[in-house]
Amino acid sequence: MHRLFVALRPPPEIRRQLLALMEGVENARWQDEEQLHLTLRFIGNVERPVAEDIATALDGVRAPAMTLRLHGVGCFDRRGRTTALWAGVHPHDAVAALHRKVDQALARVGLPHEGRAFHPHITLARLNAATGPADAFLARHAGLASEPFSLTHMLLFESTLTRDGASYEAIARYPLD
Ligand code: 2AM
Repeated sequence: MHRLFVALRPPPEIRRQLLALMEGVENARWQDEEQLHLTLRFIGNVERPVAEDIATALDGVRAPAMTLRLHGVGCFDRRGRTTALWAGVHPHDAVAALHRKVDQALARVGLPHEGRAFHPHITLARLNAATGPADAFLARHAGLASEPFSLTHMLLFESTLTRDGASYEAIARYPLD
């Protein structure tokens, strides 16, 4: 089985800016440089032939390159507990349009449409029950902004879960034009 997702990789200077934010939350599991990405669509486990269909379907996606900026930080909560910290991006329209195109391309090879709302974000840390409060982090970086950066490719990633967290490998690269 292959655990797949489609994502955008921010350029090196933006990854550096994100890495510099990663302190001040006790026991947070900060993402490393290799892990930083903006998920367009999580696919999950598929068999090899389906993975090949997915790679072909993504080849057919035509979308323009886009320019984004980092824009604030936020968190995801589940059952009253914060589970992840992330950096936002702005604007949302081009990235949401690309998400829809990817979702439609994947539907054509038999994957169900993603049910939940798309909220573009770059995960910075995963938190567990032992993590200290993140309020100070969220307040400190509420005004996060960056120089504009362009995204000229989307990537198909394979995720391997290890005891130390997930490791992500880009297995295909699709130009945006
Ligand atoms: P994230 O973008 O909030 O970090 C690989 O696991 C990527 O797919 C991660 O970036 C992860 O979330 C995203 N993802 C989306 N839905 C997921 C799910 N149900 N299980 C695991 N990862 C998921």
